[in-house]
This record gives sequence, C-alpha cells and structure tokens, in this order.
Amino acid sequence: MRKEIIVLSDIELGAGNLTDDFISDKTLIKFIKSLIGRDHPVDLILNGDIIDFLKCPLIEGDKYSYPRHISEDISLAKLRSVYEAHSLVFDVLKDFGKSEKNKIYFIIGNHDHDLYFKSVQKEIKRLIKKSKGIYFPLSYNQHSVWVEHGHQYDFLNKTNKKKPFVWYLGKQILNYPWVSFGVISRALIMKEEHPFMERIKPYPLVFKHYKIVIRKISSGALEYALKSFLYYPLRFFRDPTYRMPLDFLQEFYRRYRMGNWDIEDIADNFKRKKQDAMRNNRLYVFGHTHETLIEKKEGWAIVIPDTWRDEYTMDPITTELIPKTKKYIQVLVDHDDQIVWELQEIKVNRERIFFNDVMKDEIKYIKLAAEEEGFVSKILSPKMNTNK
Ligand SMILES: [Mn+2]
Repeated sequence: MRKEIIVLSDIELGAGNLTDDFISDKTLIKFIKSLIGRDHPVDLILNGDIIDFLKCPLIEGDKYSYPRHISEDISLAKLRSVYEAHSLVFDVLKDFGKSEKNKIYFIIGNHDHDLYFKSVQKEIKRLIKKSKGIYFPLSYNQHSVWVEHGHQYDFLNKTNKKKPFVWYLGKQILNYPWVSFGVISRALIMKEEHPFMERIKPYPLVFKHYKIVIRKISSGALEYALKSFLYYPLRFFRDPTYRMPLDFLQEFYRRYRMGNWDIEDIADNFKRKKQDAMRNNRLYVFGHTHETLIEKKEGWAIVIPDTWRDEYTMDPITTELIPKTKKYIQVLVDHDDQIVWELQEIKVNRERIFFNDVMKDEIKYIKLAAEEEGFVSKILSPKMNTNK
C-alpha cells in the first residue's frame, strides 16, 4: 500500500469546564495509538473544530471570561488551558508524529479560526514536538481525496478567507464570522446554564420537550439580531466586531422574502458551487454539521463522519439519549493511486440515560458522562464568570 488517509473532525477539545464537550480522551488516544507503527505512511487529517477555541474561556487566576476581541495572547492562553485539560491527546499526537512518514493536518474550522495566528501554529508544533509534516491548511487535496471542514458552505458560519484578522485599538484580532461573536457574547452563558441540552440532537425534538429553554434562546437570539441591525453598529461605532457584514444583510433579506429559514445543507451547497469540479476528485469529506452522511454517485462520493464530542441522539418515542459512536473515514491508496474508502465507527459503552432525568439536573449528568469515559476534569466549577 502506498498510503493511508484518516479523517475525523469536530473533536472540540476544550478547557475541561462546562462548555467543553469532549470527554472521550481514552477512546481517541487508543485510536491514534493504533495508527502508530504502520508499514506505510499515514496522513492524519483533523478536519476542523479540533481545538475548541470558540467555546473555550479565557482563564485568569480564579476568574474566567469569554472575550470578544481575540488577540494572539488570548488564543495562546486558551491553547494552554486546552492543553492542560487534554494533555494526553497532545502526547499521543506527539507519538504518532515521531515517524517522519506520518503527517498531521489541522484543517481550520470555525471553532479553531485561531489557528490563523502563526504563533498558535508554532505552539502546537512545539507541544507535539513536530516541526515537519504538520500543516494548518483550509483544505486537503491528494490522491483524488478532497477534505474541508465545510463552514464555508454555511452562510452563518463562513469566514472571510481574504481577511482572517481585523484591527481594533491598535491590535490585530480575529475576524470571526458574525455568528461566532453572538456565540461568545450570548450563547456561552446559556450553554453554562444548559450544558447538556446543547449536546442532544435533533434540536427540534429537544425543543418540543423543553419549551422554556427554546423560548429563552429564541428571544435571546432575536434580541441580539435586532440590536446587531439597529443598535450595536452605532453604540460600538469603532468596533469592527459589531459590524454586520453586508452579504449577511442581503442573505437575511433574501431568506426573509423566500420565507426560508432551513438549516444549511452544506453538501448540497457545495455541489451547487462546485458542480463543474466534482469530477476532479473521487471522495469529498466534510465535517461541521455533526451528522453522518454518505452520498454515493457514479465516480464520486460525499461523506461526513459526524462529531467526536459527547453528543446524543434522542429516541423520539422513549426519549432515551443514545450516545453517538465515534466515526472516521479510512482511505487506502494503492501504488496505482487507486483509492478504497470506508466509514468506520468506534462504540463507546455508556449507561442508559433518559431525557427527563437529565433535564432535572444537567450538571450532574455532565459529570456522570465524564466519569464514565474516565475524563478527569480539572476546573468543572461554574460561576466564576466575569462576563456581564
Ligand atoms: Mn464547525
């Protein structure tokens, strides 16, 4: 065999606090260990939202906050907190990367936009002791395999590729997509109040069973959207993070006229955008949507291998919360550059849990889930938040 390509995404490594949704360190470490010592080279593609900078607080002493203006120093401090909470994951990447023929690709997603900072890339290279064969691109394209996180086909989360940074008060800060600023200033506070709920899919079913929360979220989101149109651009005139992009306004208006508020289907959007180029590759892999998708057509296929964070699918009849399996794409490339690929999955053993019990005490079940998977959280104490 010439090469093996492994793709997984949306791991969302956080700081071990209430907004950190990754607890499957043991499963991930065991899996990456199994890739070490192959006879052939392995390209390990971490397809975006791997380090969850977006939901990670800035921890300063015994206080923490979710700052809106992310300078290089803040991204580095967040990386440090993530490293402290999940250092064994970095260690196993170090072991995997020791062999020169093994390559690691950190593809940039919307939760790890911070990877645009060169100093953050440098620090990751230092932490996993790999200076060659480690990359931070927006996409991967080798052996007719195309890999990309996919947020560029989701208009709410797409980033301005030409302008990853903006200037604010003489400092370079991250030019997050508009929605991410909303996440930082509003949604994370709600996430701390309902840390488990956000892990359960599908959302419409969750909301059906949990009407108070949906009301809180809708009114919060509506208020934020209205203020973003009418008030913030004036109130924070000099602050680029409060400017709503023009294409967002246009899209908003278009959707309003069409009455179309459906969640984006990134595979569909990609096909529409890249129709002519689809024949160039045989396999397209995306992440971002936290779903499992296999679409096979003559000559090409699109796959999404779901998320690695702790996430559940609610059974609509019994309301049992069924933990998602951990999935990855395995591609084998032979010496004639022909590929064979498969969606693989790893099951995690967990006790059965039901929606109604979880909703009575979300934090208790957050802790139980972490315990069951052997994740020792260092700072799982809420209410030190300094955000207003
Ligand atoms: Mn994403």
